[in-house]
Amino acid sequence: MNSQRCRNILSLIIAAVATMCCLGCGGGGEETGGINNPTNSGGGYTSEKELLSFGLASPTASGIFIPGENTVVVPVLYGTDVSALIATFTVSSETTVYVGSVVQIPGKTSNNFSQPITYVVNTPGLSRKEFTIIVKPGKLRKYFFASEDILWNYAPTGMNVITGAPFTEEEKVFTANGNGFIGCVYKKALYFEYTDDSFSIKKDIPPEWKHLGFLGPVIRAVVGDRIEIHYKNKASRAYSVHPHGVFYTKASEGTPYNDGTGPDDKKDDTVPPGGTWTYIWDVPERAGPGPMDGSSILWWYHSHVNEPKDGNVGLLGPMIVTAPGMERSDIDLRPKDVDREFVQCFWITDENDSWYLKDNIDLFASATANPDSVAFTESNKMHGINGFVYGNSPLENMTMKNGEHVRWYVAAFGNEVDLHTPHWHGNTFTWAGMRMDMIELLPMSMKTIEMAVDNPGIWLEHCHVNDHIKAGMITRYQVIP
Ligand SMILES: [Cu+2]
Repeated sequence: MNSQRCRNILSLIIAAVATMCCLGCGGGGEETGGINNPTNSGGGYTSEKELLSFGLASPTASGIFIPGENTVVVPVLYGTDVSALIATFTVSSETTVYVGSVVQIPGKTSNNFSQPITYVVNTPGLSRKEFTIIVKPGKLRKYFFASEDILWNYAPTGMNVITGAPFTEEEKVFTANGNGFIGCVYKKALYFEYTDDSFSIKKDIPPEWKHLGFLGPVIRAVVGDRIEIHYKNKASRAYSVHPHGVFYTKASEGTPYNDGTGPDDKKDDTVPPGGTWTYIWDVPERAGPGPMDGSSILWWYHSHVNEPKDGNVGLLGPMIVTAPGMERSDIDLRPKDVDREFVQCFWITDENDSWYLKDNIDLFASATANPDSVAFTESNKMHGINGFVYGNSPLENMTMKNGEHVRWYVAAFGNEVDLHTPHWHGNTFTWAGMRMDMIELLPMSMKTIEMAVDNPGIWLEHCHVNDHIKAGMITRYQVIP
């Protein structure tokens, strides 16, 4: 296949998936259709003598019909041996399908798909139509992550940015230290990304992700890919990396419990200080966007040695999976139909239930601290968005342009108090085809919403639970004309 042909096919894949993933751009509500039914793909295959559907039997995979071309792309997992695959397909009645001179029997005939194959749909004396079948294995995406102890400031400006005024007495409950209270700087452990497995050079956080605050780096993949997390624990306690959504074996789950596995499948569970482990996660179709989703979705990863305490320490981050064909290129996995993305975690981080509570008392509170008092424990419940309270997330990192299609990936984390209802002033969005300007989150909810930005200005964004507003779960975003 020449490169021009590749580019044509890629653009057509993108167009096809854009048609299927039509929840974007504030639209929503349209029927998305089955992905292996060409009559739903917008391609106008209405003649009777057709290849009607195409997939693979083992591994199971669905073909994507490219509108306007008799081409079908079948994404399969990274590492799949495509040299002998059996196709499943349906065709119009009284039709015979050939590859070369070999009659094709669905569910039986094997072919080598290492190159595109032409399927000829033939009805003697009536029609002859060729379809190009492209089986496309995913790519390997390697990441080098370390967990490290650091100091994190929930309010680095030292003021309430929303009011533009110094903290009130009520706000100082969460932000002022001394007199037996820790304040707004805490020892935590966070995930950081490195350039390679020497773990000597930290990767810069790109401008578009500076709003992530204390969240770990973004993991990206496309359906079909394999993710490898080369993990080094540079922190002072044993931690792990546990993913949501993707496919993992027992050696890559990152969670210790009585699961009947042997020592080789336990090494991922708990990585000691200074230890390393490589987590391998596949991204099959079931880890990608579903029928009601747009072209990408959010999953979460976090340490799961002691899930509550590891979380409150700060070891969690986002993972974004893009639909096949919707990535901008093989190395730029941002969804093609989206101008800008934001990830937000609404979370009352309970620093009382962190591994480092005693360290934080020793570091920041005086000897008069009383860990059992209601006032003390309340002061350590940090009502943050990505680890920022009272609008302390820099506005330049929360800026978009009018007219953009902005995708917000929002999530909550934490405890029974983490019932959040983020509300965006000034603009509306759709979620699963429904129009709204706020959305409900429970602990570990992961929701992807589509905002067609049409209203310039500096706008408030806050959890709508009154107690949470007062405690600092409030920020701003900016739309420039
Ligand atoms: Cu809330």
